[in-house]
Amino acid sequence: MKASAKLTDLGQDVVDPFSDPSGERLTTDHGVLVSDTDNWLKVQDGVHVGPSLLEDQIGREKIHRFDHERIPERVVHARGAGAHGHFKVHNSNASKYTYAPVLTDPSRETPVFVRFSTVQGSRGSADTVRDVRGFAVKFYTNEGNWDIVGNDIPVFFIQDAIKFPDFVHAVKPEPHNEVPQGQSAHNNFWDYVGLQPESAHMVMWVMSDRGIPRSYRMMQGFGVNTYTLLNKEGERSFVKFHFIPKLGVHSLVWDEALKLCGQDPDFHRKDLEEAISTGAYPEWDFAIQVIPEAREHDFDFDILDATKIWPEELVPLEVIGSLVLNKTVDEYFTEVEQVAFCTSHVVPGIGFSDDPLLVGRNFSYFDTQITRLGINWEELPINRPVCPVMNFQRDGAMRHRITKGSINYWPNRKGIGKPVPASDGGYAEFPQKVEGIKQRMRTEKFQEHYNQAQLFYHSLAPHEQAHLIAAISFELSHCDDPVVYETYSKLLNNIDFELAKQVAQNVGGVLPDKPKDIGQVKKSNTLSQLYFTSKEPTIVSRRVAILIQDGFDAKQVKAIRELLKQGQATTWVIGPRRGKIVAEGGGEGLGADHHFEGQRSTMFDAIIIPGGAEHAKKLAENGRAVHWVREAFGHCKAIGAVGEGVSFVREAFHLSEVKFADEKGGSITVSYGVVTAGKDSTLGNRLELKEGAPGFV
Ligand code: HDE
Repeated sequence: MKASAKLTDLGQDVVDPFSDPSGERLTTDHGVLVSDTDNWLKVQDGVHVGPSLLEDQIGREKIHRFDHERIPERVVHARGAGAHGHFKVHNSNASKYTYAPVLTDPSRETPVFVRFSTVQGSRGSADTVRDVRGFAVKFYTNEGNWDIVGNDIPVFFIQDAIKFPDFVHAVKPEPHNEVPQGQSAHNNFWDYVGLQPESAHMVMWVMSDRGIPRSYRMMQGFGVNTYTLLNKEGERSFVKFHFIPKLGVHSLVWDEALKLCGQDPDFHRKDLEEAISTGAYPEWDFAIQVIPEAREHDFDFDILDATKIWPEELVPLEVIGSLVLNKTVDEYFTEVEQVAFCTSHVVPGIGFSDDPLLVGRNFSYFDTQITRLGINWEELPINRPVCPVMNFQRDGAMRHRITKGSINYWPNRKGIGKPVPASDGGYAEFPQKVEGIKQRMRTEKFQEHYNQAQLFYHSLAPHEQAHLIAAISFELSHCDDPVVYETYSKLLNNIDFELAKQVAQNVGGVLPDKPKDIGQVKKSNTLSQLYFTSKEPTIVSRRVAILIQDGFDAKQVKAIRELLKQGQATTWVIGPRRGKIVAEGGGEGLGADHHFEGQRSTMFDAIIIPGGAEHAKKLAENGRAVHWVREAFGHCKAIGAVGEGVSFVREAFHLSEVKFADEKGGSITVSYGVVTAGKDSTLGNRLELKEGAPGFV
């Protein structure tokens, strides 16, 4: 493959030239045409079934292959979804920090593969559980593969990699009964984090709305660990990597997330696929935060401590590029399951720091791939670099590459496989001076655990704080050992008195008697999700359900769909049955995409009820239809109603006393996210369902 391979080349590369997926003729794995794949070879006389014969190599092969289809799932992040795309920098601003072309050459388009994941649950668990989300990006650069193995939360639970097995054991299902699945709501997790105050900051993030994202496309991505950049002058800087979604940062509400776990456990996986297939390509800005080496110790936290952010007020983001996902996978197993990331995989110009979490990760990822995929995992199509690979690493189970020639060592008389000096592109480590006493300890700044937990909590909007309190209360309510919920509710008083008090009241914990002195309350602008949602409201790729019954106003539905299409939202008609629904006055009807029982309001971002007297009456008589709008309202979704649809909505909420709209005058009224438009006006003038319209954010 060419060194400058693009996404399409990569796609072609994964196709095995000998396999013909669209071929019509069935063969065995050794290529022999198969005449019967449904009947095991048996001894029989046409009347009685006789013994099946072991000699049937076609039957045996089919079962053998099936028996070995599973590989070990990832020990964490087992549940995931992935897509292909590309990465581009928009300027060469980063060249003052690094000479890595992937970060400095705007003429390049680097193919990427991204895998999103949850952490706790197994491969078959639900997407919308409360959890951290993995955000792992493989950049297929011309200088080799570079992996950012990040999360949607910028900090981590622990400071030192040696704690990781304990942490993961504590959060995973408990060992005696393997309960619960995909949840941290259990004794062992809260026991561990209660005895482990360095987790407090991360716990705040996971219990906030960040723990239940609306979509993978609407989350931030963070490299979390501190890496380094090296420039041509040989100067080193510390760096953190950020991805910021163009669609803003959005979450589900907890009740919605819980229901989706049952109603559509693949919600996020399907969302990613749907967005890419409909052309709404997920996109993120790519930014770096950089601290020059000389400023390493200028902060009151250690910049190598992964339980701390670098507040943007202190270290601003520099946006230098963007990441776009524009191709769904062709086969889940060979791409999403077999993709394997390593934090240790960086390219020249990018390096590591002494972040003690990162150093352990650099060992762990390569090691785990050996168990999961075998030592030759980097030869798998999805993991292969797009630049030439040449070295004397050889053999091992499932080696694919056939290397010609008699030389498999260095130095050799022919000069094959010569190491390349840094001046010619070889990887160069920064010549770092290291001194100290070999000992097991952490420095003083690593001992402070609450300042940034407070910063985060106090930076949230009141409704976000309320959600966080509800989330911790939910989780601690699932812990039945009083030691666990008492310890944690006590710990919370180190962060905020009201938080601790309310959680303790909810879960029967220990009520703090007085606020702990936490000094001056600090806030950072960029931690609340509102910072991202208010910037550029958009309805692009949002799912809107249009509820209809027989007798609906077909003209209105057509106009509504047209407007929403202009805003690049997707519409789904939901009716009493899938198939034709009769229009008002017997006019031409419309095929409903789903019936009321087939989908739920949780799967949509907004609901619209058009006019039509008969339709509105029938909707009001249908308990499930009423539930649709009530539930959507409860989940703070935008609800639009037109003409007689307004009376249905009013009835559904028993809101006769509320002045919804000037129904005759033709104005639009927005009331708690419900948008109504009167009967007599023309839709085009009044129902401004365009991008940025109120209630459709
Ligand atoms: Fe991971 N982590 N991790 N992790 N992690 C794995 O590697 C590990 C950590 C993250 O989509 C494993 O291939 C250690 C932080 C993601 O394939 C394993 C430590 C962050 C993924 C592993 C951490 C992550 C993994 C399991 C503490 C955010 C999924 C399967 C020192 C920056 C990647 C695998 C994918 C997966 C080890 C902490 C993110 C066992 C030892 C911090 C997104 O190697």
